[in-house]
Amino acid sequence: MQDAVTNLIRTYDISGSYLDRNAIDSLQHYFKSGAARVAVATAISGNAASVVRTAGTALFEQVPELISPGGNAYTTRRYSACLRDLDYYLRYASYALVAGDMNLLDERVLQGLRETYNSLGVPVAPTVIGIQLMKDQIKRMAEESGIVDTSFIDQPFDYMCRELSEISI
Ligand code: CYC
Repeated sequence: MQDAVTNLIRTYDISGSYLDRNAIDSLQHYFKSGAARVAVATAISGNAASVVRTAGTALFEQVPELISPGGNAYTTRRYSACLRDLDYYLRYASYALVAGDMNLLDERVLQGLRETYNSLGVPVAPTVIGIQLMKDQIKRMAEESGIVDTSFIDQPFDYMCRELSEISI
């Protein structure tokens, strides 16, 4: 598992280089956003249950077939599996926000996930909608708490959506 700092040091260590201007810029950028990253992670921890519930409700309103007979989230077992998955995405997004690096998402969430979803018929497009609905809520909470530039919040949510959908950028 890597974070923004260990990842950068690893890269420089491989070539035996001292940290140069680029490295310093990127470290300063990371540290400058540090307080905001921690504040957002704290807000996520304190509101996770409500964020997941709200995103789930909105998702099932938007795609009601999911919870109708034949839908992938039909039956209480699968309904809860779906909310549990949203909770996984939110929790790992909060870790990745603090780490400033997406490596832990690959390692802990995304490896083999698309294959699992395919084999269980879990539809990716609505999953992506669910992740985006959580992102929107977190960004709104951050703005309300006075964080001006909330663009760093997009990163882990969009990363998971992109990897799940296998859309290359
Ligand atoms: C199932 N979701 C699963 C399974 C895994 C994950 C491994 C199969 C095993 C199980 O049922 O527990 C996902 N597991 C994860 C992730 C991690 C992990 C991400 C990383 C920490 O350990 N169905 C829908 C919605 C969507 C959904 C669109 C919710 C947004 O229609 C999710 N995932 C869903 C459902 C199942 C599932 C319904 C159960 C499918 C089944 O058993 O038929």
